[in-house]
Amino acid sequence: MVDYSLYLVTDNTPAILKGRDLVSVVKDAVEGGVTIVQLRDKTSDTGDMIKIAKQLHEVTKPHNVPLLINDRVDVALVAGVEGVHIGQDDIDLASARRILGKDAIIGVTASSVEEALRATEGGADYLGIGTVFATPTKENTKSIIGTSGLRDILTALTSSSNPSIPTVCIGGINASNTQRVLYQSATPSKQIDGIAIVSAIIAAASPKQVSASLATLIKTPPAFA
Ligand code: TZP
Ligand code: MG
Repeated sequence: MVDYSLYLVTDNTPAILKGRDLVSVVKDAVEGGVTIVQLRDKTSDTGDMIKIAKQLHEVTKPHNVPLLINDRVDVALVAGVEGVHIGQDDIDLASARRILGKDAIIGVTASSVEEALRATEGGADYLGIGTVFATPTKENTKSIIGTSGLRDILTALTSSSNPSIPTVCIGGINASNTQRVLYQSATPSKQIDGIAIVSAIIAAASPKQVSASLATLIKTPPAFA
């Protein structure tokens, strides 16, 4: 069983990475309690991405933390990592599955009930749902869905072909809103399985400490519940 509860998405833009080394930041975060990592790199060329993926894998593997690659099935295959995360405009799910095989973890971004149901029927292993809140990390997102949008998607999934499909949510999530997001999006029969975070971990003074606090927050019932 994959633990999606604290899902780190990397970013190598200077405003977020602040000149630090991505591999050490991810190592810190994994030691703090991140449960799954996605390499999201929109700027490196293919050769560099493969190199970075292999370096990150050396950090994640000893902790049994799966490493996924954003968009690039080819990089995932060559680097020998656990899977990919694909958006609505990337390679289609069936082709990604054909290339990577049944054991690979393939996640799909969904911003609407329709996209979530299509990816679920198509055999996605998990859904990345968002954008929850507006975020400078990804400015031109299709839609800001809020916690009510999350709840609508979770409700629709309960009557899909795979009601237990794991879900993570992304966009503007940090230590101060994590519990609220989990609590407000929950439906009587389905809850969000994990939160996906970029800047609140990567840009943190101590990625390890923030990851440890987030891991605790996720496990703790909120005081306002
Ligand atoms: N997809 C939707 S929002 C987002 C991605 C990759 C970025 C989330 O970044 P942050 O810094 O956690 O708000
Ligand atoms: Mg993409």
